[in-house]
Amino acid sequence: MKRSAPEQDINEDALEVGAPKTTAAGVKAVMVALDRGYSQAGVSRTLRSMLRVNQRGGVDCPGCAWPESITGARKPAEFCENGAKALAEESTTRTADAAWWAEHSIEDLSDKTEYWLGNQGRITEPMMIREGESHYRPVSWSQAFATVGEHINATTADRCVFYTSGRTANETAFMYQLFARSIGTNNLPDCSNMCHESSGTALSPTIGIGKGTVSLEDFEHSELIFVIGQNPGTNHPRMLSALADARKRGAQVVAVNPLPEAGLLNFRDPQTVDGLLKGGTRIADEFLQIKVGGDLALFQAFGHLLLEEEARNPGSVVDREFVDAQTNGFQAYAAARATIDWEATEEATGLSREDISLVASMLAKSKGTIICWALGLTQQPHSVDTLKELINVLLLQGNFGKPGAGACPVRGHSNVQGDRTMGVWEKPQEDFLAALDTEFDISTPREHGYDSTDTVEAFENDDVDVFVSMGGNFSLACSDTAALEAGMRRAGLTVHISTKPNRSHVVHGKTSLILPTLGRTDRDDKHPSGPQFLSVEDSMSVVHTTQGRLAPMSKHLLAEPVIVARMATATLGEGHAVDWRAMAQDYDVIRDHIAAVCPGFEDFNRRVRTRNGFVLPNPPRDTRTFATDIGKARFTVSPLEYLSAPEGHLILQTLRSHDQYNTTFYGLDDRYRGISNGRRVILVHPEDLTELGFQDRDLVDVISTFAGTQRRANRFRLISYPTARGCAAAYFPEANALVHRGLVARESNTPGYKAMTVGFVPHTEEPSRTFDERERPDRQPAPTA
Ligand SMILES: Nc1nc2c(c(=O)[nH]1)N[C@H]1C(S)=C(S)[C@@H](COP(=O)(O)OP(=O)(O)OC[C@H]3O[C@@H](n4cnc5c(=O)[nH]c(N)nc54)[C@H](O)[C@@H]3O)O[C@H]1N2
Ligand SMILES: Nc1nc2c(c(=O)[nH]1)N[C@H]1C(S)=C(S)[C@@H](COP(=O)(O)OP(=O)(O)OC[C@H]3O[C@@H](n4cnc5c(=O)[nH]c(N)nc54)[C@H](O)[C@@H]3O)O[C@H]1N2
Ligand SMILES: [Mo]
Repeated sequence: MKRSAPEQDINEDALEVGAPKTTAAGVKAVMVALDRGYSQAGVSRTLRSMLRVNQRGGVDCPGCAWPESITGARKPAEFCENGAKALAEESTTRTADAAWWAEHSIEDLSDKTEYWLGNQGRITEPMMIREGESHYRPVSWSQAFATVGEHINATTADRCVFYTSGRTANETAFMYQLFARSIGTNNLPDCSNMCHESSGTALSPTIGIGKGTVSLEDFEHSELIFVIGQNPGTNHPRMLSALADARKRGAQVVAVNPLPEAGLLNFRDPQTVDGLLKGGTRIADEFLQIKVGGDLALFQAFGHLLLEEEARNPGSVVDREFVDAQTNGFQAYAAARATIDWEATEEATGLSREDISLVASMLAKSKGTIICWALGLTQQPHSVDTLKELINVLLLQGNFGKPGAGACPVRGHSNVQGDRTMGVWEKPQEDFLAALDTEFDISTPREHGYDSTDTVEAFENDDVDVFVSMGGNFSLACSDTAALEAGMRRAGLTVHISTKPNRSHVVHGKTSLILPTLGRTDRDDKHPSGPQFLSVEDSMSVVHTTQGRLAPMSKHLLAEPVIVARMATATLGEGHAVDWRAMAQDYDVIRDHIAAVCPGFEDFNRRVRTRNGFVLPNPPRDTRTFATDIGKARFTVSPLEYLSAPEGHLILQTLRSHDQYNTTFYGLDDRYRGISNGRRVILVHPEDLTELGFQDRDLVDVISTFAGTQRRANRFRLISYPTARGCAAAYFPEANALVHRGLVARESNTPGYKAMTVGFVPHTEEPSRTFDERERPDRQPAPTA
């Protein structure tokens, strides 16, 4: 039965604000999960998908990259409220079919939000629009692929861009990068560029691997766990079970965040009877309500205090044996941390010396510390330095390669880590390219390509003729929305391999294709060799299978590997050195190629079929060794740096509500923060509101400033909220129009989504001014309407 989509779009005037919650999950989470499932997909599809999620041989939850246990038993229901919403979103029986596209012109769709677009349902057949047309219309698959081939062959490889969103499975990702490189480009931006790129950039030179060094079992042995710049109650809810279990065993948890997020405070485990019936488990023993951007200062202070304690009590804190044998640069680090400017540290962090010292003493006593972090640490100009400072503190106490210790970047999209392992990277390493060349007898390009931020710039400069998007929603995920969208509209061809309608389909190139694909939960059985499965790599480097079992909503959908193979054949011709067809027919063939090219994937086909899959090698974790260029881990020295806003301004961070998946909105209830029905809000501390001369619920226009230029986004409501002083928070993607594309993290080029300087003016009807034409001297100013 087709269930109907909401007819109404968001009405921001219906905004409701209640008190923020202090406990996450519980019975309510289960109720919401079931309700969303039933209303999208009905009872039977919902139960079938929920019971198979994250089970051995089942479907990997598309919600996040948090791992499942590989040693212990799995719970009968290994899902969380937001995982269930992700499943409901995908297994929906609503469809955006050809009749739907015929009903809605691009003009109609252009003022719709993602809430409305995404809720229309699954796309059922390939669609195309050409310059001058008002509607997408159906196109045959062969015509669609021929169009891709014609456009790519009519331009040069460096003007083609291949974006990947992190939901793409390993096998698809491998074929996709091979396709881009066979054409001759490394223009392979991915969502990782906007997400944990700063983590990889900080980890590779310091510990010799760009990934985390803990396993889920380490949570069972740790004495102290930090959760920094992360909102697990919403974005990684199953992580709360691991934290609650660790606390019950006696571990301590410290949360560092500008916001008192509910999931950091208390948790009722919806997967246990106690959790449902009894009171919650407290999560954080200590909560440091830090100012946005203050973490570098905090970890420099920790380093200072740990060294002070070591001087008082030699041998009590620093793991000398480890530091001497396995690291480099300790002397310079110790010298830099010998002194501290407490005034600057308190200014940077908004925390008192006492609070910082209290947590430092917990660190000093801990024999096994894990530091978890997510985007609160990766999307600021000094992010890479901040993360190197975290590594310094872990190195001091030898928190690598022993149970219960290590670095834990908590990844976002369910296979974002795997996509990078498969070579989706604009800066590939020589070893990887050489292995591809040998395996396929091709010559891949060596010149580095565009990352996501470079791609925004390339669109603005009219340097993109063909843009292919493997999943995702590029126009809303990136910075400088208005300028980017204008650029996307000028491109020759945009191709979106998607499951559901989104904004990037609406701001299409002169010609545009939407290629509808099977999702994670869909059965993929139209192959000569029978039903196929795919594989993913979780946040802790475990590679395992994922296989959907639900009947697809349309018989026209193609699997992602098949789409890549057919685009490649249409572009490169039947005689190309790579046997694309063989890979599309039998995914074991793809896996055999991966085994030959990617280190750690030897005997892939056999090992991935074992009960738990397999764990990729991780030198710091497995052998306490560091494969850096010097064969040792590195201490680093960074200057103190933090964000400060001029008088009358605040530092704005952007974040996710409890009811969205990145640019897709499941619903309009940010339940834990008490905000519902509206999304254009800015959370501000009550005293800052007063100082700025505004009141709770005032309607304002927001002006961001960067390098002497401004962006303006209109009609946001100020909400009095207990955030850290001097800081504000708004939802992603509504606030992306305010992010200048030049505001990025140094070295990683990740957008500064959590580092904007903003001011407010009372709302007027003055039009949004999202980018300044004076920045583009080569262009005529845009005509005013
Ligand atoms: N349900 C759901 N799950 C998801 C996603 C989703 O959208 N919905 N997205 C997935 C993806 S792709 C990703 S990358 C992850 C994202 O997971 P998170 O990183 O948890 O996502 P954000 O909502 O951006 O939350 C950032 C947190 O950092 C805090 N923060 C902001 N600035 C600072 C700072 O300067 N210092 C500190 N210490 N904290 C700061 C914010 O207050 C907020 O709590 O989640 C994944 N899982
Ligand atoms: N201001 C601000 N901006 C941010 C962030 C932030 O914190 N603040 N976070 C950044 C981060 S961490 C990320 S990861 C990016 C997210 O950027 P993206 O990954 O580009 O965006 P998503 O919203 O996850 O993509 C949603 C679309 O994916 C498609 N889709 C869903 N499932 C499938 C599937 O199985 N196959 C295919 N082919 N398509 C599918 C659907 O059509 C859906 O519309 O945004 C970044 N942007
Ligand atoms: Mo992400």
